[in-house]
Amino acid sequence: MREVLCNLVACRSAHFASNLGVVELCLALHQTFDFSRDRLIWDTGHQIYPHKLVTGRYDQFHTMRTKGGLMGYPNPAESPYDLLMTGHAGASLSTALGLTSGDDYLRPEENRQTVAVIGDGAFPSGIVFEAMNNARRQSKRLLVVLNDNRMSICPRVGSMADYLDRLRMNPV
Ligand SMILES: Cc1ncc(C[n+]2csc(CCOP(=O)(O)OP(=O)(O)O)c2C)c(N)n1
Repeated sequence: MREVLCNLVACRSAHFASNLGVVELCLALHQTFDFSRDRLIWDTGHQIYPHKLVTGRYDQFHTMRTKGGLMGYPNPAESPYDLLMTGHAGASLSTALGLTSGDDYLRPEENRQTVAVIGDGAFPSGIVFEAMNNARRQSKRLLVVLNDNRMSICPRVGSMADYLDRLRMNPV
């Protein structure tokens, strides 16, 4: 998969590091869950390339970010495995919480799991904290994966970044 990603960026500008970084995570999630019924939301959406490779778009991958080709973000018109068209950092958790709360309320017997993957750059967004604050009481089937790679678009800054650094060095 990394070879395919490298071949793409060799001839086109595209999100690169974030996609190289989630290859194993993407495969592990697709091995663990059945996203034809469970739900997966990538925050911000720029690291969705590996997910596209394993959800039926390998053959079209070379068309990424060309006119009429694959979009560099989730696109429900391309695949039912892309739930929403996103690109706004920080929107994943509140969206995931809304979806899973709806499931809990309307169709609990279906037991669908919702997964949100969020980077440490997108994490310190206001709506993320609002969703986290509500999540525990509202749903039992919401999994949040924090992909802490110490980078946003540039090196991350702020109190949450300092906290994550301290947490990494002194895990509880
Ligand atoms: C609301 C908003 N602000 C800024 C951006 C620009 N942006 C694109 S990706 C990203 C975050 C990247 O960092 P991170 O979430 O840690 O993901 P990584 O690329 O490190 O995996 C940002 C801020 C955006 N898409 N939306």
